[in-house]
Amino acid sequence: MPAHWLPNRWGQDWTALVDVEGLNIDGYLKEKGPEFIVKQGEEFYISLGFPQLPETFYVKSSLYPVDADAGYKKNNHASAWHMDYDKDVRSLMSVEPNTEWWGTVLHELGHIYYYSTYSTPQIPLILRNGANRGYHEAMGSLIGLASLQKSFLQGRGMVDKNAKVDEAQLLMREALDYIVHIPWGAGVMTHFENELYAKNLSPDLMNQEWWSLVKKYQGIVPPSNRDDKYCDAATKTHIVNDPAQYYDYSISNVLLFMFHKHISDKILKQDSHNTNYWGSKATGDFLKSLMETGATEDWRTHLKKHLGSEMSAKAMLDYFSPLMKYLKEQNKGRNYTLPEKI
Ligand code: X8Z
Ligand code: ZN
Repeated sequence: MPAHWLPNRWGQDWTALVDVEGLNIDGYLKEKGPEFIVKQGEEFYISLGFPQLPETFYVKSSLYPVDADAGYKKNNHASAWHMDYDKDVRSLMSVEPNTEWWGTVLHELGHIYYYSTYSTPQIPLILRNGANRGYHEAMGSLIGLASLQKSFLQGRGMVDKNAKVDEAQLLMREALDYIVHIPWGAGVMTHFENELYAKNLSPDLMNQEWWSLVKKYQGIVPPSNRDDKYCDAATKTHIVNDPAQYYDYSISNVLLFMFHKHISDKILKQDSHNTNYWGSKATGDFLKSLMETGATEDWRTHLKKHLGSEMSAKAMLDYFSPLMKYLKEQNKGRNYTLPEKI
C-alpha cells in the first residue's frame, strides 16, 4: 500500500478508506462545534453513573487549538494528565469538530475518569495506575467504539432513525481501526524502539530501519525513497515524548473487545455490533469495578474475577468473524500479501 493513499500519515488508522453510508456524523459534529464534543463526552460518562468533571478540569486543561498568533505552539496530539495523583486531572487536546476528535475526546475522558476513580484513600499513591499497561488505554477506546455504533447514534439523534446501514462496511471500518492498529503498535513502533534503545541504532540507519519495519509489518511503502538524513519515526510524538509505551495500545485493543463482549452479552443483552451504552448504570458500575482497584491487584486475577476468563483475542476474533467470512468471499482466488505470522 503506498503511504500516500492513506490520509493518516503513519498508516495506523485506515478508516478513512470506508464511508459507511447512513452513519457519517462529520456534518452533525461540524454544526455543533468542538465544545459540544467535550460536553457531550462528559454527558456520556455521567449517563453511565460517573460524576461531573471537576471545575479545575475545564479551567486548567487546554482543549482547543491555539490561535496562530498566540505566541506559542502546543503539541496538538491528545493526552490526559494526573497532575497530583489525586483530584487534579487535566487534558491537552486541540479538539476540532469531526469524527476522529469525537473518538479521541472519549478516549482521553476514559483516562480522566480512570484517574479519578482510583484516587481514593484505599489506593496508595504509587498504585494509582491501570491494572496492567493496557487497561488505561482500553477504557476510553471502548467508549469510543460504543459511541459509533448505530443504536447509540440513533438513540442520540445523531443519525437518521431509519438509516439503512451496510453491516459489512461498518465492520470493515472498525477493523480498519482496531485490527490495522496492531501490526503498527505491536510491530513497527515496538520494534523500532527496541532497535533504538536495546540495540543502539545508529542515526544514519534510522530511516532505513523505520521503513523496513513499516513494509514488513504494515505492508506500506513511502511515495518515494526517503533519505537517510531524515528520521521519519520522530514525526510520531510517542517516539519523542512517550518512550517504549506504544505496545499498550495493542494490548488495549484486545482487552477492550473482552470488556465490550461482557457489556453487550451479560449487561445490555444487545448485539455486540449494535449496542447503546448511553444511560446504562450497570455498564458504568462494571467499568468502575475494573477501575477502582487501580494497580493494587494482580491483573490476571483481576481479569478472571471480573470477566471470568484470561486475556485472549477470542472476543475480538468473534466480533470480526462475519467480516472474515465476507472478506474470504470477496478475495476468493487472490493471494494474501501480508503474512499471518512473522
Ligand atoms: O496517542 C493516543 C491517544 C492518547 S493516549 C490519543 N493514541 C494512539 C495514537 O494516536 O497514536 C490512541 C490510539 C493510538
Ligand atoms: Zn490514551
